[in-house]
Amino acid sequence: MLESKLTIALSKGRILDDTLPLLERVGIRPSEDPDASRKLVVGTNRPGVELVIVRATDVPTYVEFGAADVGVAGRDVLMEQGADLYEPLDLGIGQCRMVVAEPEGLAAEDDPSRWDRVRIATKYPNITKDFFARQGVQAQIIKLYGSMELAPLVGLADRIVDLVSTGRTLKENGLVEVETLFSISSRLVVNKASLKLKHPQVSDLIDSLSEALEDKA
Ligand code: PRT
Ligand code: MG
Repeated sequence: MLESKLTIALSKGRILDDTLPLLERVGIRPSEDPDASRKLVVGTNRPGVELVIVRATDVPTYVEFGAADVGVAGRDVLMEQGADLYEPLDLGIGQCRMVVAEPEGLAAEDDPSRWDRVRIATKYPNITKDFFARQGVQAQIIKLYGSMELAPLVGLADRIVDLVSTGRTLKENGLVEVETLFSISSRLVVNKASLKLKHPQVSDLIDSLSEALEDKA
């Protein structure tokens, strides 16, 4: 029987940088450098495996609708979108945390239990609304697509909810973390139909990635 093709959705930038070495460890190598190429479909050394290069926030969509069988996406993106996906593996890459941050100096007089009617700029409106609602705070959410750190500096918002890894971006913009919402890493996600219809290829990929991660640990 001819094996059906397995399509893996990845995004350029840190996910690609961190995922390619992991794929290499399980014997999957792109036939050209996806970072250098403008191609959105990239073949691999395995005839049955191809990569599609999409925006980070689009990975869950491609996988949920079966345009890709599997993908790699940050927990932040997955939680925000709540797509119906099978999530078998924490790949331990793209590690960071999602935090509430505010201008330095505010912290002294700030008590999270008194947060009320605050304006929060974020790329994650669903997560943020939910987080503040659970604390009984009705936050006004301002949706941004990037450079959240700028919002408090120009009076667009009181606080931000954003990702932090080294803390350098917050620091250079005079912001401090006041609370952590979640720790974040990237996950392998799988289309639920592909899991059944392409079971040999999908489970082989999951198992070999899982072994490669154990070896590393
Ligand atoms: O660029 P595009 O709009 O296409 O997508 P994207 O910006 O979401 O993609 P990308 O590649 O930046 O992020 C993809 C995924 O990487 C995210 O969904 C996270 O799961 C993960 N990740 C890990 C991060 C970070 N670490 C991170 N530090 N994503 C973003 N950042 C940003 C953060 O938003 C802030 O602006 O880096 C800045 C903070 O970094 P430090 O080191 O200064 O603290
Ligand atoms: Mg980016």
